[in-house]
Amino acid sequence: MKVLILGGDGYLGWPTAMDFAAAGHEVCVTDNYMRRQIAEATDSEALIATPGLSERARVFHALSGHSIEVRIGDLAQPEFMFEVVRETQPDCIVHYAEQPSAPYSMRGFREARETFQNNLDVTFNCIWAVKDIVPDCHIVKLGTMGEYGTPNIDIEEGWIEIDHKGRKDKFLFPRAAGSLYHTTKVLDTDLLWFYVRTYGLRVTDLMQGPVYGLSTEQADMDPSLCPHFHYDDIFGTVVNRFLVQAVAGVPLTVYGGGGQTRGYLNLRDTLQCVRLAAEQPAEKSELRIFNQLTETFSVNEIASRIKETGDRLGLGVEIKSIPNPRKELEEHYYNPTSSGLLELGLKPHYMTEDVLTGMFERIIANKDRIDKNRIMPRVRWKS
Ligand code: USQ
Repeated sequence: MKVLILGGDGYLGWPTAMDFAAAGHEVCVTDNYMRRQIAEATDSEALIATPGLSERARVFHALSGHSIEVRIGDLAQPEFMFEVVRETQPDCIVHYAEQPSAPYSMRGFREARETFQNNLDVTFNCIWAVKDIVPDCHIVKLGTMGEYGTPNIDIEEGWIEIDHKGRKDKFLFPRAAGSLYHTTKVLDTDLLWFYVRTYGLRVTDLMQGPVYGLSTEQADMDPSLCPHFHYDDIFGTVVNRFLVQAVAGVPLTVYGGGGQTRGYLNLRDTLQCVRLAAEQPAEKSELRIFNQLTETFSVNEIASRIKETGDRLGLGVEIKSIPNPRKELEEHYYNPTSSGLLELGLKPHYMTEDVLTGMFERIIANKDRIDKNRIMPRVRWKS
């Protein structure tokens, strides 16, 4: 397949690009380095610095023999989106090109507006470029489990059948996000659904939970191919943050009561899920939704697991609850369905002691690069 990856510089975008290329697909990546610029402006750079996309594509080619085409530009500008889609004629577009940080989207008006405009504009431009240039192209869109929030009923895979006053119909599962970032993904889903039912597009919307990990088959070939591994309060996801905190000797920052439960997955499983979805596309006029997670944990459970493995490595890990900077339930019901991707062939990599030990080893080797000023939360939901 010809695969176009929007947001190919990101934590997930770059390893996805290498994975598709290694599987024999023809890959083009685009990015405008927005996340790198935000990381620099907010003092939130990744633990391991990596070169730009062209240099990484060069190293990857030298080591694997596989090519990745790189195009730098702003997909929120329709001219650039249309040019890239016209010239690459993709069979599949993987859309990651969004501002992905919930805390950044809650930092103030400028950051909220930047998140809102970028995320919605890129999705809108992508839809129109597909509709007008490559109407058969399958869009694989990265959504988030955070679209659903934490409802007091089981979370279905995207859709729910409702029996109301004796009549039945199927609707998008109710959504109630907990940050402006997560809300942009709700709006993306609605936009995609409108264009799917009106113009017959084929779309897979992946409701993904927080991802952890920094190792993939291709990323392990050279340090310059490593995904951006963030441990700061802006871009770092909770498991990655806790592992770095344990190595730095900082007590693990459990926000509030720590009962917040989410569906997690290993970075290697993100790659599997996205490729499985791409290689077994949605039908025309179908908005197919999968819940992309392999295990659910509360924040307290994650902290205990990391403490256990860290202590075994002699780190003497402490856990400390701090006031929750977010507005979220700290005790709640959480039971998401997630059978669709398993049915497509997903073979999960769980959060085992070996996996955590492997991550600890990489972080310990880079211990000198940890900046402790990036660890405590700097953004509050209620101001
Ligand atoms: N948390 C802590 N301590 C920390 C950091 C986080 O207790 O030091 C808690 C948060 O309050 C939250 C949970 O851990 O309850 C998860 O937080 P997170 O920062 O790992 O994840 P989140 O902000 O929800 O966002 C991340 C990605 C986002 C993706 C989302 C999937 O940054 O791009 O969409 O995970 S989900 O959470 O399922 O919506």
